[in-house]
Amino acid sequence: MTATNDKPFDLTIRNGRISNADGTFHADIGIRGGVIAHVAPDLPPGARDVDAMGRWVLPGGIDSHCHIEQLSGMGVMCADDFYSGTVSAAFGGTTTILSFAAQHRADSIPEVVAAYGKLAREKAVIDYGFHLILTNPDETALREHLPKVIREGITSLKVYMTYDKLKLDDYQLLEVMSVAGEEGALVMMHAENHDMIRWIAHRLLERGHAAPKFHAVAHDALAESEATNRAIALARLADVPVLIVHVAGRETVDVIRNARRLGAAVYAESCPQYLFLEAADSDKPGMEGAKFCCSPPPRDADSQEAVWAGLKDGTLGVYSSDHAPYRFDASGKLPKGDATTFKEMANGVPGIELRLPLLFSEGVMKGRLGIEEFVALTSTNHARMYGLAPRKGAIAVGADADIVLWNPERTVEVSAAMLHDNVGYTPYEGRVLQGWPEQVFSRGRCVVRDNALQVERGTGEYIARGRPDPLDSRPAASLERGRFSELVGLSRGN
Ligand code: DUC
Ligand code: ZN
Ligand code: ZN
Repeated sequence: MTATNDKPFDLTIRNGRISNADGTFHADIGIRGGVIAHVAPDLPPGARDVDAMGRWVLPGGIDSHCHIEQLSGMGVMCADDFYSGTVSAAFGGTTTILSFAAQHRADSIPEVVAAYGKLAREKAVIDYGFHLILTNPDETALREHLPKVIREGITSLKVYMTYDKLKLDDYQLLEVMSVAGEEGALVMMHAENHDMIRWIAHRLLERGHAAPKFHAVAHDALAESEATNRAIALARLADVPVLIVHVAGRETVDVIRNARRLGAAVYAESCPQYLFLEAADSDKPGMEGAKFCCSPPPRDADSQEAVWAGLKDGTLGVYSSDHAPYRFDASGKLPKGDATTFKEMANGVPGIELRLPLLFSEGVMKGRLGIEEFVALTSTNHARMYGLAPRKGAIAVGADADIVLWNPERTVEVSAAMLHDNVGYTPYEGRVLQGWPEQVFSRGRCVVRDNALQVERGTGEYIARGRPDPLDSRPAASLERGRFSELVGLSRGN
C-alpha cells in the first residue's frame, strides 16, 4: 500500500531514529490530519518538513498523575492552572496528561467532572483526560454517578487511605472496588496508613518537632508498606486490578513484587522524587525543606535503588510526575509563614516539566535504562493502563502524531527560572542534565520549537478514555475467590 500516493502529508519528520517500547528503527514519519499516516524510509516531503537527523524521535510523554487547578484535601489550590500546567508539560516532552477531577465530600460527582472539564477546555495546550478522586462513596455515587462517569470515559479513579478529608475505610474501599470491577475501571490507590502517620505526627508535634524534615519521619516507610499490602489484599478480595501510585520505599516495592509473583493483578507507579530526592533533602535551614516535602516522602539511597530496580524489572510499570504544585509562600507551602508546621504545609512537589529530562539523563544517558524501557515507562504503559491506546503511546500508523524530538547532545543546567510552571522553585535546582526534548508535536501540531510555545491556549483536546488494558494478564483474585464470588455478587465488566 502506498499511502504516499494519497494526498501529500501535512508534515514529514525525516531521518529519525525512532524508538517505540518494542524496538528502534530508522524511518520517516508522514502525518496527515494529526494522525500518523505512514512510517517508512524516504517518504516524500510534506507541506512542512522537519529534519530529525541526530535526534531521537520518541512518542510524546504521557503523564498519568498530575494535579492541575485542583483543590487539595487540605483545601489548598494548586499553583498551576490548565494553561501553565500543560505548557510546562509540553516543554518537558509530554503531550498528554491525566489529571484529577477531585470530589470533596459535599460535592456532586457530575458537577465536579463538568467543572474540571470546562477549566481544561478553555486553557489546555495539549491533550488531557481525568481520573476521578472519590471521597464520598454514598449510594448515589456508587450506583449512579460512578458508573456513568466511567462509561463516559473517566475509566480510572483515585482513592485515599489517608488524609482526614479524603480517606476511605476498608469497607468503603471494597465497595468502590466492586463497582470499578463491574464497570472495568482501574482503581488507583494512595496507600499510607492514616493512624500510623497521625500517631507519629501527634507525638512529634507534642515534643516541638515541627520543622519540614519531620514530615518524612511522620510518613514512615512502614505506613506505606502496610497500607500497600492491605490495598492489595482488598483488591484481591474484590477481584479487581489495583494500581499503587507514587511508590517511594524499598519495602513497598518488595510488597508489590511479591504480590505480583503470586499472580496478583497489582500495578504500580513511581515518580522522579523517589529516584532523585531523599528525606535528607528536607533537612535544610529554616523552612527551605518544605520544597522537598510530598506524600509519601522521598526516603533514602537504598529506596532510590529499589525504585530503579522496580522500574527496570516491571514491578513499577509507569513513571509519572505526581506534579503537585504549591508555591513557597502563604498560598501553598507556608500558610503560617515560618511558623507553619509540617502538618500544615501543602503536600507535593513540582515535576511535570522535568519528569522526562531527569529520567532521560540519569536513566538512558547513564545506561540504567534502555531507550525502549524509557518509552514504555513514560508513554506506552500509561496509554495501555489508562485506556489511551492505540491512539496514544506509540509511533505507529493510525496513532495520533504525538512525537518528541530529543537532542541527546544538549546539556541543560536546571533552574526554576527556565521552567514554565507557576511554582517559582524546583527541587532539582542546579542539576545538570544530558539530553533535552527540543521539538514537541501534539496531533501533528508543533507545540514547542526553538524554546518557544507555538500554539494557543485551549487547543488541547479532551480524551474520553477506553477501558484500561493492564500491562500483563494475571488473575486478579485470590485463589479461593472463585468459590465465593457469586455468593457475594462480585462480577467483572471486562
Ligand atoms: N498524593 C498525591 O498523589 N500527590 C500529592 C500529595 C499526595 O498525598
Ligand atoms: Zn496520593
Ligand atoms: Zn498525586
